[in-house]
Amino acid sequence: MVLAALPGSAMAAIVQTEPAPGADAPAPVAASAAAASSAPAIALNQIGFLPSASKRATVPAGTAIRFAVVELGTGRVALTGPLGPAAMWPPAGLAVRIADFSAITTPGRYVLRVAGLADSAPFRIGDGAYDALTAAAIRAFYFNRSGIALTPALADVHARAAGHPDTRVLIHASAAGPKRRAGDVIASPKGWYDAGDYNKYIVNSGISVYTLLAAYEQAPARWRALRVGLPESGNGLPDLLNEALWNLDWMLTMQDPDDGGVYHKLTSPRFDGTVMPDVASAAGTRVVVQKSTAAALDFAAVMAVGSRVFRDFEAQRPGLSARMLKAARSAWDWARAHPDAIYRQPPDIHTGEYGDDTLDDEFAWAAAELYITTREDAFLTALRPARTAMTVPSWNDVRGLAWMSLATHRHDLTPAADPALIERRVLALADQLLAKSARSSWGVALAVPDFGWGSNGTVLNEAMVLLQADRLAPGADRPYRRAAQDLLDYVLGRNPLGMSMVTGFGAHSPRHPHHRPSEAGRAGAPVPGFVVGGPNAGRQDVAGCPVPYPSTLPALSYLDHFCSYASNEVAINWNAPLVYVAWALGEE
Ligand code: G3I
Ligand code: 9MR
Repeated sequence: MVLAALPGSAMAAIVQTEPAPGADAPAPVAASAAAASSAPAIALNQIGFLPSASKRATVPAGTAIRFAVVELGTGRVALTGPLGPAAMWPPAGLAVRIADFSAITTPGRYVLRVAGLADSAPFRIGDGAYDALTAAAIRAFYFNRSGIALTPALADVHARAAGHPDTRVLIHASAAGPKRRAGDVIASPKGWYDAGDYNKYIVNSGISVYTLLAAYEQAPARWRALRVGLPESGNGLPDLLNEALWNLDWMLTMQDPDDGGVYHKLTSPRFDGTVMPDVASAAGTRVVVQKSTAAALDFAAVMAVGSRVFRDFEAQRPGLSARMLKAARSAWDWARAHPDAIYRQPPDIHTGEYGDDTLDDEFAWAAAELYITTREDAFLTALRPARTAMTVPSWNDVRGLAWMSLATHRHDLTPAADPALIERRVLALADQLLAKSARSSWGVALAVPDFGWGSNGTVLNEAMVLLQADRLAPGADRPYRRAAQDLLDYVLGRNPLGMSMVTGFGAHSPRHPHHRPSEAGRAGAPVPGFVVGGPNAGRQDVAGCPVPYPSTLPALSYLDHFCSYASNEVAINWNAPLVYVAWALGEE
């Protein structure tokens, strides 16, 4: 018998302070859910499952060898079954067994029960299990809009004044050219705040808005009907595109009309304080900084995608599709002429870098999107298909996005394309992820190296890759979809912290994300629908945190405290795959 080996000190060290009734400021320290896990607990998806989904939980290994699923309310035992073999899971130093309760397909609310352990968090089985989550994950982008007031009708307790109008933005010296001089003023309104900070970065915007557009491209008819509650809802555009447009409109302003180059970011010189957006923007200057090759290529890729998506919406946004294609081409031309304009942070600028010295993947992605949109073979040649691998997408490695788009459009390319190669690329990576799941005692494609900054984003992007494979090769028992479900389950509570990592969703979820409007606001709860970065073995923020991380084990290196920007920040590039995965797994 292998006993659970979770270090007691790991979980016990967290202080929990609930806000006093009537308190008008957020509690300074809280680790609500982690505190609930002071003993190893049954870990499962705290939201639930579609009836047809695979359904698994992870149970700390003890003496029990069977589980039961109990219907809430009636106490009826809906299923009993054997627990799988006990085995160690290195990321958390925890020996676990798996409970597979996929056999339950009857809609209802349930808990999982194992002798000697507390019952699991409740979960629901039913159609539409992820509808609210998908809508909230989209609305999280609305909550992060720059330059617009959030109204009580749409934002409820999170209503706030407009911040950062960005109608008067200075050209930083690093971005000056013959026509736009240092200190000149441009307008660069709209866009999403990147994360818990109030700056707007083209590189991270690229992958984020792409992921939303990709979801749309894969099922336009499904998205047409979905309204999530945006200022534009009902205007004839699908809400997913309304939200994407808020950022695309901003991105267009980040291109220098004189040469096609794209500014790397629009930022304050330093990170703003922990204040609401209107307070922060009243206080400071905003600048656009250095044109970079990475920004130009990510911009070109996204505008090429936007151009094909908005072809169908000429009535709502006349001329936009053509404008985007022109912008994409000129950014591409600029990047070809400036292939080594690596972003270097100027000494007077101290905000996020999104620095990246390796740009083969950005070239490949932009080439792929321009090829799909224009069907010009020169772009396919530039993509160098034989030399471009498929990898899990991240802000600094976007090769996977090229293959993802090519897979979506594989039947609509020129004869020069090789659809079989496209399928091989996607399936090869997905097969690696399947093998990783099979090696894991937790049954989830997660291993020690995955727990870096934004690990939940990595997990969701892995799930998105698996779902691309499922589209190509579903097979009889949907192995890729099942592996993707395991990863979403991990994010929604099947993890050793016992927490759903999405604000406002699940029995235990983050209370103090590193998100300035959540912390400075008076709502008493964080803005809902945001996935936090998650466990990060790097713990780069530890020096500034008044409380210790609960553990140095990778999967437990998470702190539900505002101080923890390295494990508890939110970010658009992590929320976008949440939208994709919750939507895709929420559809039959
Ligand atoms: O690329 C190396 C890799 O080679 C190495 O093996 C690995 C080992 O630690 O590190 C990798 O670099 C990491 C890099 O991200 C790329 O993944 C760095 O350690 C890590 O510190 C870095 O973290 C980034 C962080 O900013 C600090 O720069 C995150 O990815 C990125 O998501 C985050 O983004 C911030 C913005 O700057 C500002 N806005 C908020 C946003 C989210 O926190
Ligand atoms: O708040 C900032 C966060 O949005 C960034 O992701 C993070 C890393 O670049 O930096 C945070 O700002 C911290 C700064 O880097 C160091 N001093 C403390 C700041 C947080 O309050």
